[in-house]
Amino acid sequence: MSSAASLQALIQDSALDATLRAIATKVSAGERVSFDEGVYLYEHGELAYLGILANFIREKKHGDHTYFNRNFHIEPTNLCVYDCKFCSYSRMLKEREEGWEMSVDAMMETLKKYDDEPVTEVHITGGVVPKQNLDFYAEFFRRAKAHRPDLHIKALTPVEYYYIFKKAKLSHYDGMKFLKEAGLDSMPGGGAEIFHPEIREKIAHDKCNAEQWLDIHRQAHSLGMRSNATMLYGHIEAYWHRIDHMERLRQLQDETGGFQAFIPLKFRNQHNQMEHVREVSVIEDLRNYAVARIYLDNFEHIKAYWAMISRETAQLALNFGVDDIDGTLDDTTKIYSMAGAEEQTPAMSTRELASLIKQVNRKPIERDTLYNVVTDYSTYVFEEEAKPQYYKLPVIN
Ligand code: V47
Ligand code: SF4
Repeated sequence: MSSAASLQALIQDSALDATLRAIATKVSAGERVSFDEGVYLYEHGELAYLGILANFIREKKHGDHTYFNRNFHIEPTNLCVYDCKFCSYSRMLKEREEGWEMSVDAMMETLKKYDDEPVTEVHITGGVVPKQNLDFYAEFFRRAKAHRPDLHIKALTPVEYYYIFKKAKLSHYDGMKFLKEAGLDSMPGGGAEIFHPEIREKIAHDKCNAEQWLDIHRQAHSLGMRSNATMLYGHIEAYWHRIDHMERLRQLQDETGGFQAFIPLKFRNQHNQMEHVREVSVIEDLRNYAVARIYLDNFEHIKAYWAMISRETAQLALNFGVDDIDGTLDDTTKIYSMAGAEEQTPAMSTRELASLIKQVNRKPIERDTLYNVVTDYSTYVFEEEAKPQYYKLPVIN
């Protein structure tokens, strides 16, 4: 049964709660779900119901296409002046001897290691330290572009930019413009966490707040740059905090259209100051992807970060609204491996990732940062490729 037929069957199911049927009818008509309806979905939408709605939207937007890109990461430092309670990465407080701060030369050395690799993007993010200031990054961006002009530089988040621009006494707009001229192409989605101050003050009290985070993305978009947005979920927040978070993003996206992907990040509880907080279940992960797909009607892509949720959950997520899997990771960020994500095999090859997608009957498409198709792997047959094992969601009625 097609995803549209599954949705129609749901709408006609008289045993289903009237509000959930009304929301399903809205989704079928391409109408926007309200704040209260978003909260209702989290509170009352069962996994199979949410999956049908999210999969309908996913297939309407992208069919079976499932995107990934070939990138590598550079982490300029693992020290940080901030004190986020969920952070397993910063070595500022303990284990300072394990801390590093790269020079521009060292970052160039890392970049050059990928000279003969068919990567299209470098993703740069880490902690915040005084030495890595505006001039430091401008110099690196200039040198990186001069060395490899085709490589897309996706770098830093408003957490770093807010700190750097404040020190340089520049407005958000002027700072972004300066760095764009130096070679910056786009921004990853980190640092968003949960925007609502009730939660943000408890888990990330001293870094940029919601308005500052959103304004830096606004200025980047006004300069023609694209960016992503994340949400760190599954800790001390309530469902309505998640909807509040997505509502702020949806409003900014209405204004600028500059966001490409939304990336829910599952809170992992190892080696940080929130070890006492239990992690949520895989079912909750899938429900969360689905609600994000339903709520963020103006976001083209919902991305799953496989290193954080396991390959199997990433495969399942492709039926719950996700159309993008990050990435072919040569060098999985230590932020995750330290927090309890996949530690055994943190890297996947293009072939493995494409097979993983094909195994669940989706079409692997290698993309560049701006979602231009690089290679369509759906017709490639890799040696010893596993046969599809999972099938699309059955209709529940
Ligand atoms: O902002 C930190 C998260 C983010 C933990 O834009 C944690 O393409 C879970 O934003 N448990 C940084 N998450 C990573 C990030 C990202 C990742 C992949 C792709 C893109 C993109 C962006 O990592 C931080 C924070 O929310 N994080 N600690 C933890 N214990
Ligand atoms: Fe610093 Fe980022 Fe860790 Fe917060 S999450 S302490 S800003 S590295």
